[in-house]
Amino acid sequence: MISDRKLTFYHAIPSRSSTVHWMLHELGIEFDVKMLDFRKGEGQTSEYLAINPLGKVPTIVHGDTVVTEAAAICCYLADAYPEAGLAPAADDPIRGEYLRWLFFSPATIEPAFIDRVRQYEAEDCSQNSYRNWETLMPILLDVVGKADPWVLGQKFTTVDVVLGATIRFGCMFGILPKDPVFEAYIVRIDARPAYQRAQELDAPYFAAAMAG
Ligand SMILES: N[C@@H](CCC(=O)N[C@@H](CS)C(=O)NCC(=O)O)C(=O)O
Repeated sequence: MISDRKLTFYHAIPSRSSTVHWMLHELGIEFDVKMLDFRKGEGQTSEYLAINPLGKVPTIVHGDTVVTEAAAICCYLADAYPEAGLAPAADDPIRGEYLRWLFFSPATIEPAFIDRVRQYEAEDCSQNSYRNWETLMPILLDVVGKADPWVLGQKFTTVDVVLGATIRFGCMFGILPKDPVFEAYIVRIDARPAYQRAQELDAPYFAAAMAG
């Protein structure tokens, strides 16, 4: 059985792997954590580069299966542990909407955040995965604003983990505008016990990283 496989999670703080950490707690499954300290070059060892040649986190090793990319890992885990109810089944009509918003973060929102922070504006915005900031913002406000309470409705899904972490990050670093729609969604995320548990476990590492 897929869920009997040993699961190892490569994590670093602060980083995107906190999204996967939260997801693992939402699933309520057992896993081993390998904490990498990038300041000590632990992302660049030959052992780690063999599983993630980018030398980045997150990565999971599940039995013999290696998965990288935060959204792909969350998608994989939700399917591997269907009893947690975080993903609609492949034949559920809502599966398309689920995948659409699940990958909206890495494919569309994150490139927009990076360009925004770097104050880069492409001359031809048709080449941007997100078109332009002015087009993206109302879409994001609409999706998050309609979340009742979650993006796909009453049921909390992996979309809320990945999109939620992205919205949270964007608000925390002032990339996204201050808006009650985003703020209300973050309040709902913060109330999730799995989110709180992951944050609590990450806190000492976060404090150490901030202390330099
Ligand atoms: N596309 C990857 C990006 C992962 C990524 O950029 N991770 C950063 C932390 S947020 C990292 O590992 N940085 C360390 C480094 O580049 O040395 C994903 O979505 O998981």
